[in-house]
Amino acid sequence: MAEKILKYLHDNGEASTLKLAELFNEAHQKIIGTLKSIQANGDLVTAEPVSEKNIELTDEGKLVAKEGSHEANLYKAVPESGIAQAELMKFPNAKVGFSKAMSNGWIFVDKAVNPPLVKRKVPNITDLVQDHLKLVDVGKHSELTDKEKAEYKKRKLIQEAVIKSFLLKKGPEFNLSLNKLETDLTADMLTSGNWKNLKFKSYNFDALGAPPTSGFLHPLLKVRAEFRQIFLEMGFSEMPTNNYVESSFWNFDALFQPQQHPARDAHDTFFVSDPQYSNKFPEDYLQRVKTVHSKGGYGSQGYRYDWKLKEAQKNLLRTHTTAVSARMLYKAAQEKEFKPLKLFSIDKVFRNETLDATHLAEFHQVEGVIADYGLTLGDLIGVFAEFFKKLGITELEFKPAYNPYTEPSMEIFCFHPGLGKWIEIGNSGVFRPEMLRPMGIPEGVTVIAWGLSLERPTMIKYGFNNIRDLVGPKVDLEMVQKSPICRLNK
Ligand code: FB9
Repeated sequence: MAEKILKYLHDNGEASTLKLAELFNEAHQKIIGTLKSIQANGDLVTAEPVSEKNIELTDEGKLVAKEGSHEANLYKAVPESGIAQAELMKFPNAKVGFSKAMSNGWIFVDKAVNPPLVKRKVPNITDLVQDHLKLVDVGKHSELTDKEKAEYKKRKLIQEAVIKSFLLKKGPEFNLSLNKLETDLTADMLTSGNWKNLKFKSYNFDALGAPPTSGFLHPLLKVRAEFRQIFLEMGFSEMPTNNYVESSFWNFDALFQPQQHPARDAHDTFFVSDPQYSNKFPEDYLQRVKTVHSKGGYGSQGYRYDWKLKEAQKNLLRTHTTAVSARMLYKAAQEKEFKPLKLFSIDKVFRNETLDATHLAEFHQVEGVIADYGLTLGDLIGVFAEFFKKLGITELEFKPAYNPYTEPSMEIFCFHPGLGKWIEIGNSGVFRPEMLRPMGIPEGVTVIAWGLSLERPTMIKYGFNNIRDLVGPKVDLEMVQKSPICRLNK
């Protein structure tokens, strides 16, 4: 029986146990028992419980299905010559049988004789009740009319019941036979040679991995991992960005950003009140920075203002990771011999700006920096073109821009096929000599750099229109769990 069920499933894909009982002309309980034996051999089938209203025979109905209806049996008990009603009533279920046989027109009472005799009115009959109840017994109650079912229910020959059955489908370990499929090839099987006698479950290469129960990466961190991988593939090393608090000196002065620049006031920058000031700077370098701001140098006329140490000492939340780039370039310039650098950073920066659907007071800046002899704007374009190509972006345009610390500077745009429009994707430039020379970066060495954010590409990639759906206290954690794997160039 098990093989018959498995064969049926193989040919038809699924089957109800009720259907199988009808098909194999077996009691439903026998099918259920066979199902249990199949399940004991592994996940050959899946069994989805199904509760459905069914009609079944009562005990009396089973008797009638087996031995005929009371009215048919009473008709058969009436001899050709007739029988006294009192005699006839001694038969089992005679009362019901007599009444039904009379209403069916099968018998009549001949009162012309004394005593009156019960006689047959028709030469033969068809016991429809028995035929109908046999249909009900094999699950074919749908062949009865509602009126017939109501009649038999009234006579307590049938009753409604909730039949618990199962919908069977092929399981992950489906097989046409009950021979348990081995899932592991063990050392014992190999040494004993017993593997030759065993059946092995075939690999299901389409099987999905078990969904992780925890440890989901936020989309931002998925994109960060992809960006980090791209930089590492391109030979860049990551900068140490583990200091959100920075001095104005490294965040602005070292980058030749004048102390009166609007970006340096409290409307654009978060200043730290405690500790409010830094006081440890490389003294000789600080003097060179002060000079290049106030008097110029290295061919530059400077900004010609009274540069204030107190302003440079103010602590703040860094407004860009270029502050870290400055620290790294200064550190490299202190080495005896300058070695070319390829550095990157991806970390939080903070700006006291107007918030909107795509801008918060903090975001992740992505920055790439290359320092080497004789680098040109062409090298810069080539490098970030390669970087963006790995994001699937190939159609780039550039617009002249201004940054206090780079000259020339360019805004970078791309035509985004998904959005069907040109979008700004970053900013770039060549660090000015007024920034590099005070550090001690040798003549002939140029430093090129570009930057973008993490949030914008993530919003586009994952289809977010409002940044508050991506980051912040209102984020739906289920979004994090359900966010798909990040493939930036797909
Ligand atoms: O990321 C930005 N846009 C972007 C980037 C990638 C992207 O990928 C999609 C798959 C296609 C899509 C969009 N932008 C830079 C441009 C705009 O979003 C802009 O509105 C917001 N900008 C931020 C600053 O806003 C206050 C993004 C952020 C930004 C801008 C400039 C830099 C870094 C981040 C820089 C720099 C720099 C320049 C020279 C030298 C060193 C660093």
